[in-house]
Amino acid sequence: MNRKYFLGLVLVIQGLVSVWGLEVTGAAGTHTYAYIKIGQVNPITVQGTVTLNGFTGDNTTVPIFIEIRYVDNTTALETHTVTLAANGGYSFTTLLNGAHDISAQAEQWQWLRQTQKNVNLSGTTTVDFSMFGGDFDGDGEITVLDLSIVLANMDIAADP
Ligand SMILES: [Ca+2]
Repeated sequence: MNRKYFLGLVLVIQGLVSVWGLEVTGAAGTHTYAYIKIGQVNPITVQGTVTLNGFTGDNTTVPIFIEIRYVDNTTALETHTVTLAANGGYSFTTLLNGAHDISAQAEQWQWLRQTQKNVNLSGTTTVDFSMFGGDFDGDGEITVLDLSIVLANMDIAADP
């Protein structure tokens, strides 16, 4: 009676996928063959710009949190914190590919999170965001309640 065994190991280190395997068939100790397969998974570069509408300050001081999710799913597969260039540009790399939703959120809560749906991650992928500000109570929408906060704090200046 022949028995068949397989031992396998898959390593993914910085985009290099390495599959190591040993298959043993027949009597104990008889090696039919052994193999090593090494393949390359190319990282995807995601780049674009984040526009913080109404913001006239220094973009480089506003960290942006990026989430990559399965389409129509709110669970993050990957998160990246990116620093914007002065013109709002950003980039990062990922090993994920194919259709995903990509969400961006400014560190400051007054800008509403924006999600680009069904983005095809392939090669160099451009994803732009244009965020609207004014959610001063942080509830995820801009309403008259946010305006009431602004009115209550009218004519107050920052301390030096
Ligand atoms: Ca609000």
